[in-house]
Amino acid sequence: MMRYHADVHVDDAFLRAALADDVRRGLGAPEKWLPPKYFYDGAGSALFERITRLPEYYLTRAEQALLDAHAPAILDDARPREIVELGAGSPAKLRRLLAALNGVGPLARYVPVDVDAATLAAAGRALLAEGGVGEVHAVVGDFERHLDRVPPPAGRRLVAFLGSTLGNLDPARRHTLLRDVRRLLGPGDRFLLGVDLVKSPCALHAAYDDAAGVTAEFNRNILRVINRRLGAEFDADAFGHYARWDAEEARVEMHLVAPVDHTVRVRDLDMTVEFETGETIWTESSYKFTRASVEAMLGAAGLRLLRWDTDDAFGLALASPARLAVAQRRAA
Ligand code: AVJ
Repeated sequence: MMRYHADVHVDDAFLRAALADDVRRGLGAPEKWLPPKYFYDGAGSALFERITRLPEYYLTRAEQALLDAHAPAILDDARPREIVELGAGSPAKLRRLLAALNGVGPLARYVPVDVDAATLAAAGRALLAEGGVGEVHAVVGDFERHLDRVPPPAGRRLVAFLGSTLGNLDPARRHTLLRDVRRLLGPGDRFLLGVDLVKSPCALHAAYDDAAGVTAEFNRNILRVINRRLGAEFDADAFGHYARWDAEEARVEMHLVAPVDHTVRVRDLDMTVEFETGETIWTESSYKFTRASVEAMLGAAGLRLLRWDTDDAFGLALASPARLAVAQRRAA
């Protein structure tokens, strides 16, 4: 029986071309930057897994505890036949949701969306073997580009976007993504969002600059990815790790710091990149939220906050499509 199906919208050539494009633009800019999605090759994903176990990195543990405590009530409200998960990655979060589905019955379909076909296949097959889901329809794609490829609903739908991944997007891109999510929802469907919250600058800074230096290695890994994929010659170990909390923008920024004046060749792009001592590459923003900022952000995208579960460090927001305005309803 074909219970695992994958629609493939990105392949290796596409991903490499996107990386080449971003490196050309980001490292060619006067203030150098790189998109954080390129951290996650095999080594980068393993480093991120280590980060989630660091004492300073409270996010993953906080979200897991909130899911364990509140998923039963969340799912009792959502009563999904299918779960669409954005940036699915590891099956750990879905397992926590499935564990809470006991009273509601098994999930007919799981629709994970992620760029990594191998990760999706491993997670999908494991979940099928465990018996918690009837079928898996994987969408191998970029959740910022391919949400229109999510198949038509198989019944009441819950779209889940967990792990504070939304926090990596700036406000304009968040808005676009949430509008796309809104389009996936019919009346009665739900959206579950996990976001990290604004808190003490010390706690935020420590979470992105741990004592063991794992986050620094994770940050440097983006240079190793570019070395391997594009034949660049970065001395990754020589770059410093710099994390800063910007209260105004409500984000933690990660940067890589050039140790000395030097030039780096990117062979496959026929590009040379010049660095001055102390010059940085901005590699990630991790935006932090409040209940009010989440409610406003959802509202702007046509979503209404129904439930808010928090431990004051992390928040789980459950939303529904906002009711149509009276005029729109009359027209419909
Ligand atoms: C996986 C995007 C939620 O922003 O906290 C961890 C990635 N960066 N340490 C985050 C990350 C530095 C993480 N997210």
